[in-house]
Amino acid sequence: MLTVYGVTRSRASRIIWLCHELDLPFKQVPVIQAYRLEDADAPGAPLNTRSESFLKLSPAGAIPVIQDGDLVLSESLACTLHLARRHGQPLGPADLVEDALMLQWSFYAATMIEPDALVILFNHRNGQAQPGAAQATVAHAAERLVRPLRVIEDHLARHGHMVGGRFTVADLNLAEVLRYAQGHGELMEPFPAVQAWLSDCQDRPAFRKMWQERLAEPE
Ligand SMILES: N[C@@H](CCC(=O)N[C@@H](CS)C(=O)NCC(=O)O)C(=O)O
Repeated sequence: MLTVYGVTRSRASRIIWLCHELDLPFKQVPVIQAYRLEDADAPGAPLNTRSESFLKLSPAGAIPVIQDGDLVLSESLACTLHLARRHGQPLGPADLVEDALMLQWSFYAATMIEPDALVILFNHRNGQAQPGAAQATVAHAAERLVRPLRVIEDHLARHGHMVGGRFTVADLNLAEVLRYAQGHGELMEPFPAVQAWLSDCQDRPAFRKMWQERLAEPE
């Protein structure tokens, strides 16, 4: 059986959402981020990203990691792409062209969107930048996100989805990354196609199931 290492309040959410989409049974080992613990190295500390046994699986000390048969794989987007490919359509690619496009949009999400979207997530609460230096940091991140959001808006307005005119792993990967910037209303407001698509993605039963599980975990 597939094993997913990582709490749901982490990028493991991407893999868990996909598993629910695919009705794929999996075992979850709730490895937690070391930075969320008071003393990650204390005897009796929960299994975390600095635990020796976990570092054997992930020398980078990062969740999520999956074990699928003999394959141990890290990098959340590589994990979702692998599982979607393995389980095929409709979430996975129908052919090499779709496969290439799914990779393209996943790399676009990871490189052109995620770093700035994370800045917004960590410095922006309840629709407001946190006071002080965070305001300038959030403003710069939002400014840098306008261009990729225009690209996605234009693509979605013409095609409805990222690849193949249907919901696929490319939508899932991008939606999970864009979620980090979603709370910034002023940034998202000029992009109605992105907002409608994101809301459809998050209305899917598999997303909702993952989200309930995530909320049930301690903050
Ligand atoms: N690019 C990696 C990033 C992995 C990552 O940074 N994970 C965070 C949690 S979402 C983590 O494990 N941090 C561990 C720590 O800082 O202790 C991916 O997409 O999987």
